[in-house]
Amino acid sequence: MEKLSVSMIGVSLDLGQSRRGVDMGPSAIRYAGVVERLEALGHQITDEGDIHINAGLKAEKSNAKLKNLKEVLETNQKLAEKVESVLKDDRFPLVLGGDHSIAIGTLAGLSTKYKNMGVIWYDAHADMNTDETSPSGNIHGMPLAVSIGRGDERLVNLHHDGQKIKPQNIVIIGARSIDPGERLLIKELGIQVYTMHEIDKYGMTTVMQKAIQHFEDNQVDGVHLSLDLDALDPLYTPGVGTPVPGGVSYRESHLAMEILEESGLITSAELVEVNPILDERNKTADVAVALMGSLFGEKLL
Ligand code: Z70
Ligand code: MN
Ligand code: MN
Ligand code: MN
Repeated sequence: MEKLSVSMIGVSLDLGQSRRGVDMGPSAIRYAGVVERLEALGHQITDEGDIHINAGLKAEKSNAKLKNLKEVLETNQKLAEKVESVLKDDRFPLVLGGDHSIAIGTLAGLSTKYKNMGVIWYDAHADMNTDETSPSGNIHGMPLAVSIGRGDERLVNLHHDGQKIKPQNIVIIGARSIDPGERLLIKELGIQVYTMHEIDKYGMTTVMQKAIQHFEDNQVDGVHLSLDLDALDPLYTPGVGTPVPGGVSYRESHLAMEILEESGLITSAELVEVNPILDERNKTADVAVALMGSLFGEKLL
């Protein structure tokens, strides 16, 4: 692949969900050697440091349907502005979370440049709840719904008003924990979802080829990879807040990244939900960095 100028942005936010520790994700991923790994492939990396989170260890008691809304909004607003400025410098944004609520800011920033962007949502979950359907009130279960314009208007209108991505440009891969309200929204909008059923039945190669074909059919102007490490089986990535058994394997995930790299479509990426407190010797961050190696062009031979 061409050599990229990458801007890495850390977002040490853990208030989009209920278990502390995922705020240390950016440090764990840096410690696992992400900069060295990508530089070895000839890319130029600038570490932009972390977005400042304006909250203590635990935010104030807030709306049970939208936990820590204020802090999540403030952080995502800063992130959206940062992503927008990185894009204005013609650089590739690589965002390190943090919990998955940060995708609200990433996608808001990306949407200032990409008007027909494809999104790969690699996740055990669909993250398509709204404040009305969420069983938890955790905003990390809502970013996809928010980004297509569903849910609380303060989240939906972050950075600029309304929908940031088109529902027909979303491809969810690895899902195996879907809530009733999410299922309804997926059916209503015809969102493309490859659950573990399709991955097992057709294989990862076919699934990724279908995803890429779909993006080409839709003539997307960029593709964002939102990689939630809980998509993988907890055997490989135990350091996540919501481990769900029966996940994507290490090998399948490398293959998925390699196929994406070969497609030449990826224009931005984010790594989320790495929780060092729940991890085993930084195993999850190591896997995240290894997968970035494949996404950015590492070859066996
Ligand atoms: C559940 C909810 C979720 C990530 C867990 C879980 C959502 N659907 N997302 N881990 N990344 O609470 O909305
Ligand atoms: Mn997620
Ligand atoms: Mn998840
Ligand atoms: Mn199609």
